[in-house]
Amino acid sequence: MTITITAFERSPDGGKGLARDTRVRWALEEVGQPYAVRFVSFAGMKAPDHLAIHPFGQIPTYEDGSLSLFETGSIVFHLAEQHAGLLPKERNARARAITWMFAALNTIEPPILELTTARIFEADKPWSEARLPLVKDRVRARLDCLSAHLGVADWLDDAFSAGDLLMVSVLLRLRMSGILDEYQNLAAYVARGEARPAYIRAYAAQFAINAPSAN
Ligand code: GTB
Repeated sequence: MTITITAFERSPDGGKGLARDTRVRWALEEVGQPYAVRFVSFAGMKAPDHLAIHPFGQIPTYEDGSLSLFETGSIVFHLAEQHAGLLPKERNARARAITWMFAALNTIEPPILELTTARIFEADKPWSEARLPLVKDRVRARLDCLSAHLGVADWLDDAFSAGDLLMVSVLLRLRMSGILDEYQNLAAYVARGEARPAYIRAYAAQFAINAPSAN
């Protein structure tokens, strides 16, 4: 049975790899699983057949035979459990890697999403300029701690894991703001993730259909 994921018919980021199908593609590439993509329009995401597999009408989704999943954390975790390459075998190391998956999605991603909202969707509000520094400082508060933990290590807990895959995916969203470059070790960490052959393949696959020159 071929794994099928869903992605934007045309991502609003024009192929920068910021839509969340990229992290699922990356995980699939890391574990060597071929996959097909079903492209969905914004209207299609809210249609009953898509809502049946994603109750919130979003992308990405994951289908494999009778199993349908939504939420990138769950999809990446499922892949990491089914295949070698994303979670260590040793029990405690595995638990720590899973902890980093949660940290990426529950502790680091929320303030970064808030910054995206403030910079893009609230930019026209009269209070936007006054609020932005507060939102940026909340991101920095998290990055100060993450940077201190990472130190000079390559990855968050010894070998590359699904925790790093999600953390790098989340941090990538910060690049445009310039905040990532305030942390030399985090910028290098993200670059290490982007240099992985599996990420390069995932990025190229989404770029091929989302780049402004495509279609
Ligand atoms: N928690 C869920 C998960 O991790 O799977 C969040 C899923 C989600 O937010 N999906 C977004 C979506 O479907 C796409 S990635 N949005 C449509 C909707 O909610 O109606 C978010 C996204 C959108 C656009 C860009 N961009 O253009 O840069 C980047 C990321």
